[in-house]
Amino acid sequence: MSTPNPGTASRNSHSTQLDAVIVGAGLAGLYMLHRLRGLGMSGRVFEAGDGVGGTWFWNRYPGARCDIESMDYSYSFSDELQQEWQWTERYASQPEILRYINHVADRFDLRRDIQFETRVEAATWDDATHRWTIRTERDESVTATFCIMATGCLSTVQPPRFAGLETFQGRWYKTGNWPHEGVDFSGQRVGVVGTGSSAIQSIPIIAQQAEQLFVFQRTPNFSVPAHNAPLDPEHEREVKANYAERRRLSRESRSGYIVPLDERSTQPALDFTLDERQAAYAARWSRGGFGLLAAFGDLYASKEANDTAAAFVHERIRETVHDPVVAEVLSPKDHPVGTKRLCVDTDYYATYNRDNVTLVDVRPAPIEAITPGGLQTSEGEYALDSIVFAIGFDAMTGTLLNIDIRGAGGVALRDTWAEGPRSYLGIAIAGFPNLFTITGPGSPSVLSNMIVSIEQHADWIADCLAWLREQGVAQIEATLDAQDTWVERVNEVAATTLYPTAGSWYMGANIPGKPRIFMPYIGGVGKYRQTCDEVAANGYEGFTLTALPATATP
Ligand code: N01
Repeated sequence: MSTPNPGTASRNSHSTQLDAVIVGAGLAGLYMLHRLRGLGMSGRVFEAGDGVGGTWFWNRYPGARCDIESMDYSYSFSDELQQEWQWTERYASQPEILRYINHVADRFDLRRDIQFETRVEAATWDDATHRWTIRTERDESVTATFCIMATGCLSTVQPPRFAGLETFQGRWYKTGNWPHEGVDFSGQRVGVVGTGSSAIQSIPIIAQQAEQLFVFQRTPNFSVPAHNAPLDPEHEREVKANYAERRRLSRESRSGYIVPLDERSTQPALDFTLDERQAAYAARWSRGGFGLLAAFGDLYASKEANDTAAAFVHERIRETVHDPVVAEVLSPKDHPVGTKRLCVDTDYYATYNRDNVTLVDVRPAPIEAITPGGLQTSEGEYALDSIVFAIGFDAMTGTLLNIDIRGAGGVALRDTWAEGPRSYLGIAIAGFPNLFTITGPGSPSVLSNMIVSIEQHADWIADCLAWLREQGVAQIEATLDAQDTWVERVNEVAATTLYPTAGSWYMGANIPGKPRIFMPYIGGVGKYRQTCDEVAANGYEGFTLTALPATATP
């Protein structure tokens, strides 16, 4: 058997043969590169932006902030890094996270293998040479034994498709691709379209700047308060003193972070009286964040139980928003709480008490067009100087399918996934040898603390590459059987929950024409890790392993 030819590439040459190409220099691409280096393998990262950071590079809208606490939303692979880096707030803001990612890139000297401002257009597997050819928009090509997609789950912004947008005389923005120099809305009439996480974070800040703000809401979302605050130094000391254990527990947990013991319960909601339930929800509401949904063990499984949590949030909205009609329109009724990503906010509902903020319900009176002077609904025109589109992403598959990926026999991923994504463990795809997807569909990904799942996948891939080299295996490919079994398992687990009942982006429901399939694996981060580890321990069970033919030269 021949080896996959590690370490033969010269690092900065464009026509060279590499061990691996990594697409994307976000949290996933950076750590993957670091791991490749550790194996002595040559790799190059292609990144469309002119800096590192991925989603944190592009999403610079006002109020952008992580909804996982900063002490947990950080790399765990270097103890020096996690001990030395100091977060300033309970939930880190986008600028701080971007500073952190830049620090990591510099600290581990990663930039020299990253080619910025280079979008990958195509990746083609060559059956004869057993290598990938990766072509960029600059019309340059490199070949690599492995192609690793670190393209992120929320990296393709849904484009605004409103008639007349090109006639608009004002300025318009997308939250997912915000101008780096920032935007000052002072004195302006601003419209925000959408009420998902991005909108819910940005609306309170824009409202403080703008003369008038109109929020165009089609579907309300549930939001819980963040109660963000400067990081408590005592908490930081405690976490840092026990970081290794905290990280271990996070890796073994359901969602990739630890819900404090006093916040989590496995008991059914309806085993308690109304007062007991209210007290349980209220305690979590006052602490802030996702804890609300850990109050009882069946909130994701039983609609009746979930309704009690939804009613609690509805009450909080009514309590906060002075105008009862506005409160009613803000109260989600179309999906169980948590089945669309729960939003975590600062003063979102209270913002509707401001005199300069108007909620426009575009469910009964849809947006018809953007006009030169503003936005037209079926009930009238709103004069606007700026429009912010916070309308989400073609999540999980959008970026992969924007690249023309062709596997064995020239088969296109776009065709293979025409009815929705199918993947083995969310990490490999039958028919696409030596291709890996970090946090791909079919893995916990967006239902977990992303950075924990990213590290797990990058570690698994790195260990796999090392093993292949040791064993003299040149080609690894998921079998169709293993993939089918895994997809079935992903669907089975999803079906035991309320998730598939919501028209969420997890289901692909936010993109016109996208197949409706529940994309993430919801069985839990810890269980998933165990499955992946078992697959590896069993000699990469579910994969076909092939030695390079003696005649082929890598
Ligand atoms: O996008 P979304 P997002 N006309 O898809 C509306 C993560 N994230 O960027 O539901 C009118 O959630 C759409 O309405 P509807 C997080 O995982 C995390 O806000 O389709 N409205 C919806 O209200 C999150 O879930 C953080 O009826 C239209 C909104 O636009 C994910 O990113 C922060 C419309 C889109 O909401 C995506 O969040 C930000 C139309 N034609 C994001 N098309 C944190 O870490 C769409 N909408 C906190």
